[in-house]
Amino acid sequence: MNPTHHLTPAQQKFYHDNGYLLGLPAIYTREEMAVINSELPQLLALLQPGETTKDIREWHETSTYLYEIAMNPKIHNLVEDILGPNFYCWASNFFIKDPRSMATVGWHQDSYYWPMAPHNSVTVWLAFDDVDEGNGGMKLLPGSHKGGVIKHRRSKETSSVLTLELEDGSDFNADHAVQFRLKAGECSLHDDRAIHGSQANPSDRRRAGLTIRYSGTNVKNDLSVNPNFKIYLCRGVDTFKHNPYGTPPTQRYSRPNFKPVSNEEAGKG
Ligand SMILES: O=C(O)CCC(=O)C(=O)O
Repeated sequence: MNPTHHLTPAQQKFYHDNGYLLGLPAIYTREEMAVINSELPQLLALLQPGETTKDIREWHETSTYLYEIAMNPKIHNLVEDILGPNFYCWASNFFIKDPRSMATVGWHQDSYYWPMAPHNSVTVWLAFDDVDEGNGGMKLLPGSHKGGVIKHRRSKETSSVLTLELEDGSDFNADHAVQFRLKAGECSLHDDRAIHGSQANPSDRRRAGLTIRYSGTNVKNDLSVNPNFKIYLCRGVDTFKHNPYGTPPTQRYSRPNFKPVSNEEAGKG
């Protein structure tokens, strides 16, 4: 257990070789996570008819509840050891599968969706529940971040939370995927080019995770594709000044007054 939440050189090497990292010290204790989970219904209450939890995108910009998580120094220590000293947070969204949910996440690479360059982004997947193969935990293909971005096509599976997935015949073998297992309060890290996805949740346990996306200050978003893009500097200095800054939120639970660009709108759907 590393109390500083900094990565060892061996962990850094593993991440760069494989495109992901597990086995990290918990960000939140079980007690802290219970408090965070007890607040979640107040955020969910802001969803409008017809919306689902997948519509909770970038609400860290308006809710201190999520902003405090995105700005947690323990998370930043992990991210700093991947991205270097200068990085910002720009996205958060929930991937929640209720008990006996048929929702899946098709195999995909995040970078396919994002109008951002160069590739220098890491996703923190923070477990709100204990997550494993039994309740549809994420799977990832080690080393797939080194193979370039593969063409995606619209998902045939209407149960997929994401609407694009890798084309049939793409050069990858799902049998080699690693099953992510996390306890509530723990997180995994993954590279924006790593191929990942997840199965349905046939169990009677919820499977909830919050993804928080961080990028080096050298990464520029294309505002003509994603005009609402806002960054929050987490560490260091932003000498590039490529992207507009967001204002930290003041309310505990509040939703943005814009509709964040969906994955398929931002990507090549
Ligand atoms: O939670 C999942 O199953 C998938 C998450 C995901 O696609 C992501 O973090 O980019």
